[in-house]
Amino acid sequence: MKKVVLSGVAPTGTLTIGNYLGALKNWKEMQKDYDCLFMIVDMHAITVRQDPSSLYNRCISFATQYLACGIDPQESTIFIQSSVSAHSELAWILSCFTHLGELNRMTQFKSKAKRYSSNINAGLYTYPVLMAADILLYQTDIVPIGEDQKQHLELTRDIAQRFNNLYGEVFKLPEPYISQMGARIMSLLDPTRKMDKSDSNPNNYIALLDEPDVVRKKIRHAVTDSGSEIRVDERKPGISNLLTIYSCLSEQPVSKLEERFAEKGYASFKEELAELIIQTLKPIQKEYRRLMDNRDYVIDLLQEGAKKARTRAERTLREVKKRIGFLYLTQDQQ
Ligand code: ATP
Ligand code: LTN
Repeated sequence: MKKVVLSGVAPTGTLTIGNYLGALKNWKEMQKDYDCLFMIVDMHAITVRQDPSSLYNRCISFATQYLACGIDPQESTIFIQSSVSAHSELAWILSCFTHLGELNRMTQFKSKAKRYSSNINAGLYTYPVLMAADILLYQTDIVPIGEDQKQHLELTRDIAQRFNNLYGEVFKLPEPYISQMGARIMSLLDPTRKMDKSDSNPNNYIALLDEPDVVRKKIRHAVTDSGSEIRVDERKPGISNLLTIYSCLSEQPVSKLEERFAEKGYASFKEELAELIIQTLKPIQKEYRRLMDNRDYVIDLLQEGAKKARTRAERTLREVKKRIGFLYLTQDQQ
């Protein structure tokens, strides 16, 4: 039996090369060896106000970008979180096994509360509990995520352990998978903070769907540091970030790149980086456009995915309800 891998992205903003290198690229590589489930977490997205038609279209667009990045629906299950109602049901149950102190410590909540200060809703606060439900429902072994989600995964394990201690071994304890490189791609204009797909300034990120000219312009304007040496150094966060992107995309170690660009200046390094990004995005964009012309195919796939996910999620949910003591009658038992 293959181990279970599960991950998700919230349909907010626009997918960036940060999401690609921190998540999608790893997903693609894992799907051969693992039983993979990949979600679009629309219930997480509504913790921030969303325009209904944009949310709807973004869910389809993100699913299409998953496919265009090489997620194979024959091999992996792709689905929209809200189409499997077990997620909300388990989230409620788990919220009764989560301490306020634990949620108070979540750094993502603190930063999002600051950023969306006019709408600090309860969903934003209990967001990690829903994420725990997403993961635990499928008896997940491995969760590929970027560095920023590590704390949420630790909480998931604590909740699972607490539940198992009380009711017996119901949940498998998931492990994070955080790739060494690419786990934290930084913003282009402020390399001290992470590249964020909901950034209000698009010059901070490269979107997967950015046109070549846009990529060239954004990389040209990316912040570099004083001096002219092209090497990774914590005092040079701008050039270090660009080197990391180059290294992840070309799959060459940074040391080799430092050697190769030793005699070159920032401008020619940036030019080469922009071309590498453009070449990486080209086939993804082409496949994206082809699939977007066949939206019905994508919607059918999502429906299929939801059906498969529902059956699997229901198994765990039923066990949880039984252990808790809920009077759980299935249709045929009634
Ligand atoms: P938002 O601000 O809209 O919530 P986000 O850019 O933080 O967006 P998420 O949906 O939270 O994106 O993340 C999806 C996946 O991509 C997660 O596994 C996350 O860790 C990863 N990821 C996000 N940003 C980066 C980044 N800059 N570098 C590497 N991985 C990232
Ligand atoms: N919170 C995650 C998205 C997410 C997720 C998950 C990731 C929701 N549920 C389950 C892995 C597994 C984020 O990246 N912002």
